[in-house]
Amino acid sequence: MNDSLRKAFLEDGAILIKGLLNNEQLARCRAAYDWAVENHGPHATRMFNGTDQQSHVDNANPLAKERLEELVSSLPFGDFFADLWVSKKVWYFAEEVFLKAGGHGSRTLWHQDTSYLPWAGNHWGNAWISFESVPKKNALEIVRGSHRGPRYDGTTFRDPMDPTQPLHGGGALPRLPDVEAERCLNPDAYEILSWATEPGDVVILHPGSLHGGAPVDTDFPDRHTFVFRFFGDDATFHPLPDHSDSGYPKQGVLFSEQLSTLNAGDPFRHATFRQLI
Ligand SMILES: O=C(O)CCC(=O)C(=O)O
Repeated sequence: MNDSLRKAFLEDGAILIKGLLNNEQLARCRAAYDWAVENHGPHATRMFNGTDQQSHVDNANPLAKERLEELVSSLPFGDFFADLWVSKKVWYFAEEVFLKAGGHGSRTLWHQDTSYLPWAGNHWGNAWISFESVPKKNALEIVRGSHRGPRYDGTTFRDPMDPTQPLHGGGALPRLPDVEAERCLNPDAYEILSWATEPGDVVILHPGSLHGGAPVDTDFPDRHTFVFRFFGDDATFHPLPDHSDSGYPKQGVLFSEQLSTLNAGDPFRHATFRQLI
């Protein structure tokens, strides 16, 4: 890997890696994805129009944990992230599933994953893998360099009229900017990174980046996306605010028991996750 890629990830918080997965690896990812959609977990949110599924989002499905850990261990991400971050070790955290179908629907609202998960440090990475050829207008979007800015409050994702409705509230974290509204008024309000992708390409983003997913439309009606999350040596435990207006638990909703042993600033590797390298 050349230094310019490491620098781009460090500074921009997102990079595109063309052809990181070959056809055989991609086929195994797709089989696991289809299984995970069929066998969703307790954190899944799904929308149907009659019998047609329109969206599906699932996170760290305990039913899929073992098979996904096996799958991810057989993919090139351990070596890739060790090289990208210059980290001696790499761990796999968990997956997220995104399905948008039927040619219409809404954006994945702008957010940072670090508003929902107790994470800090440079060595974090989401691998965003879509199984279709995704046009740029329907792609994942990232505010360039935003992982180096503030940790904003999250959105509750509950109110389509208020895309920045605070997850925690109480002033503990600054309210999310309304990126979409601001860029409607001024297209240059934010420097946005996004790429058209082909199957096998992977967008790597730091989960502290402000990011959101463009909707599907009639030209590009369905998107099936797997996100795998990873961390390395320089990943620390950074607690969420004590208070939450929306009732979001202080420990987050994922692996809260496992993380309850960690204190602020502890290396994240002290919790037990699948080590890849
Ligand atoms: O694919 C999307 O629409 C959103 C992806 C996302 O939020 C993530 O990768 O964390």
